[in-house]
Amino acid sequence: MESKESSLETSTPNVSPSTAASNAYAIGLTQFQGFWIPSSRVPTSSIISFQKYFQALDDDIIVASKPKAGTTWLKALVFTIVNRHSYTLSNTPLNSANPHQLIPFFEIKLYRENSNPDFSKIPSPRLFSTHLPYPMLADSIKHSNCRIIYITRNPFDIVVSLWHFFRFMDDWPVEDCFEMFCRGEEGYGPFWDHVLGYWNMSLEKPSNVLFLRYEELKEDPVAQTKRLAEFLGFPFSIEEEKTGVVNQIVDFCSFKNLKDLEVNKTGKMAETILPNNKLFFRSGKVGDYVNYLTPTAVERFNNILEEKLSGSGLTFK
Ligand code: PAP
Repeated sequence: MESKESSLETSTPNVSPSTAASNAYAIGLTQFQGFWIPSSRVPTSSIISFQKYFQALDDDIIVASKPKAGTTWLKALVFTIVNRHSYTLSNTPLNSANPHQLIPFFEIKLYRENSNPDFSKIPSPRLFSTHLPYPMLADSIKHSNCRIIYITRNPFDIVVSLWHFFRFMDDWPVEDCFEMFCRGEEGYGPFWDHVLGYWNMSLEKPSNVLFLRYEELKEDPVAQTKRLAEFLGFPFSIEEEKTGVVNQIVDFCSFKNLKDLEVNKTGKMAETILPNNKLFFRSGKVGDYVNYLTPTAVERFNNILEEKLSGSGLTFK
């Protein structure tokens, strides 16, 4: 896998976490437009170019998330749903490319490589992704009719997933990672501001912003995949439902199947020796955080979250 396509890579500090415990600047984060941006990997100039030049089309589809919320999974589902009449599951490009390569990030890939990329030859609907918070999206997206699917996840599982990634580079106490998260100092954080931006837009413009949760996808992937397909404007026909197409897509995009694909077993994120499946497909479970965070830590973050989300109607179990 190419380096610039990796969302994880962009969260990777240019200083090892252990040498920079609890210091956002030291691990390569920069405050920009009200959020912490991993600027060592996502230059703010690429965000500015995206905001300035990107021209959204009404049928664009944008996958949005914070790192570790389920982006890779959602990209696989979106790609498969939208392209199911062009590719069978045996010849889908997902068999030879990581989902991040098929749905590229604006800020990490496209505008980092070119300040004004030419998208005129990309067939509709164009599929893009971003880890940027809603307020930082290009105005043309906000003023168009395009669709945004936002995925979020229990923040404790996000912290643990993030910490595991950093551990691949260097050992780092989970407590330090957690402390920074509590202060909102993580790539694209604060968590609460990121999630609230998309939550509020999903209430304001429900036909343009779909708010998904990792846990809901885990609990009932078939129902959520149908919901996703409808939102995207690619609903499953009765015939497709009868013939098991939805289940086949769900199975293909499952944790086990994607993790075991040769491309993810052997494909590597550049600048690392780690295969994609170690970085993007770790355990894929809900509630793994109980093995890493103390009940006291959980309660503390819950109190912070309750205050930050108060009045929004948004809650996390
Ligand atoms: P990214 O930001 O680096 O792209 P992202 O894909 O958002 O990461 O999240 C990775 C998490 O999703 C990992 O969680 P874990 O560390 O708790 O295990 C990964 O295992 C999980 N994941 C990836 N693909 C799937 C899938 N198909 N089903 C369920 N979970 C998945």
